[in-house]
Amino acid sequence: MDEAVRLAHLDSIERDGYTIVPDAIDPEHVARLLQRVRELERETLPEVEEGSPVDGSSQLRTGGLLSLDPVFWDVPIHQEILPIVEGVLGLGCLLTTFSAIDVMPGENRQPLHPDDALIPLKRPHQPIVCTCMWAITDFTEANAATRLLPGSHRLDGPPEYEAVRGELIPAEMKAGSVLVFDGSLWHQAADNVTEDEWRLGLQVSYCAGWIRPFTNHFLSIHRETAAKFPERLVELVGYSTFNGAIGTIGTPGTHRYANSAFRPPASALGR
Ligand SMILES: O=C(O)CCC(=O)C(=O)O
Repeated sequence: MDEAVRLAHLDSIERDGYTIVPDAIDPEHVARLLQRVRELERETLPEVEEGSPVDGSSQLRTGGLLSLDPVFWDVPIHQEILPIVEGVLGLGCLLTTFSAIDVMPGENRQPLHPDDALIPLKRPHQPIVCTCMWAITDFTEANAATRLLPGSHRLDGPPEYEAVRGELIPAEMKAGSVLVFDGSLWHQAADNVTEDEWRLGLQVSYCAGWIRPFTNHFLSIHRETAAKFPERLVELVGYSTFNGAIGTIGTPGTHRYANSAFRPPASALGR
């Protein structure tokens, strides 16, 4: 990605809380992802008992994508998108969640929320989560493009929904484009009011390397599978250290800490 373009996207994220990267993904790649997610939905979606609480939900989520098919391995490390995320969170960032979200016609609206809602830090704070929504189909206002409250990553608490609902904007974009937003931005999944148009997005969310990812990748992905990943993906799922020390492997037995290679680097200690 061109450096001037990357910096312009980072400026937009800092100012508005989000940016859209148009035509970031090759159409053939998008078509492969669309086909595979729809196959997985057919293969893995459990039957819904009539009258059960989830009956009528218009949102299908497919998790565990990295274990399900290598076709998804290139997604979190995409060269048009990851450099923007690294600019927001730093090079030591980690993957925190990755799933497909297919929105069928029907009601699906979520409460406004930020993706870093569970992190108990005083707001506003530096970016600690960065979410990318890959448009695998076109995203339109009618088919449930994600609703965003621009600038809300700088708020010190939850906005009053009725007061801001007129300011929400749909993240409309063509298939192959990617919405990238600061995890502090308030947003919501919307209703799909089309007759028969499904909206498919890949939600790829990252966190700073010094907080705990939402997904425990070590227990979710077999080591044999992770061993086959591209190197950058191996790092992103946690087989890496932050600042040279956070995330090291405990060595059994006694060792001399003072001279140990596990000691945090002086730069991390501020001296
Ligand atoms: O699917 C969407 O448009 C947004 C989903 C979302 O914000 C979430 O699940 O946290």
